[in-house]
Amino acid sequence: MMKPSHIEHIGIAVKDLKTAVTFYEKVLGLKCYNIEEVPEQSVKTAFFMVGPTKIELLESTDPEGPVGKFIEKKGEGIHHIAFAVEKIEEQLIHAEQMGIKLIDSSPRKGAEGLDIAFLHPKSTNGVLIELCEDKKKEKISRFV
Ligand code: CMX
Repeated sequence: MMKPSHIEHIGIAVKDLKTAVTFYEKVLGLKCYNIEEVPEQSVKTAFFMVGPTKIELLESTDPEGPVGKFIEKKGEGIHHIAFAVEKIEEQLIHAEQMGIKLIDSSPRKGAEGLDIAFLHPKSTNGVLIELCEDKKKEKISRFV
């Protein structure tokens, strides 16, 4: 079983990153600690820490990309939930064996250098679920 350790992040689709960052900083009082473009996903992202969980704001850089299409169809809002897991490759095999439709059958690199893979929302009660693993952290903690 996957047994995620925590919600790694919640992805929120926004039309304009700058305006959204202002809300999270000025109203919620969070600090944006990283802005990063992920060309493979056609997004520009902004990150905030809230306890052990991050908020990832996602602005599309391509109307045909996943977030561009999502905003066109559903408007701004929660786009995905990401769970921190270990041994992500094994978790994908397990999910597939349980009859879950995978978007990624093997992990790819996402923002912040994490290994990520998505499960299809049609198999997960309409919520796009991301599994992610920080393999760098694992390596560092082994030497501490
Ligand atoms: N949450 C829930 N449902 C979603 C969704 C989302 N984020 N995105 C699309 N859907 C729904 C669509 O509304 C559609 O539902 P209906 O058939 O009921 O209308 C269904 O999923 C399938 O849509 P589709 O037209 O077949 O597929 P799309 O081309 O819209 O792609 C998806 C959907 C999930 C496969 C695609 O967005 C994807 O591969 N996502 C994974 C990658 C990603 O989202 N990257 C951005 C984030 C990157 C990051 O975090 O760094």
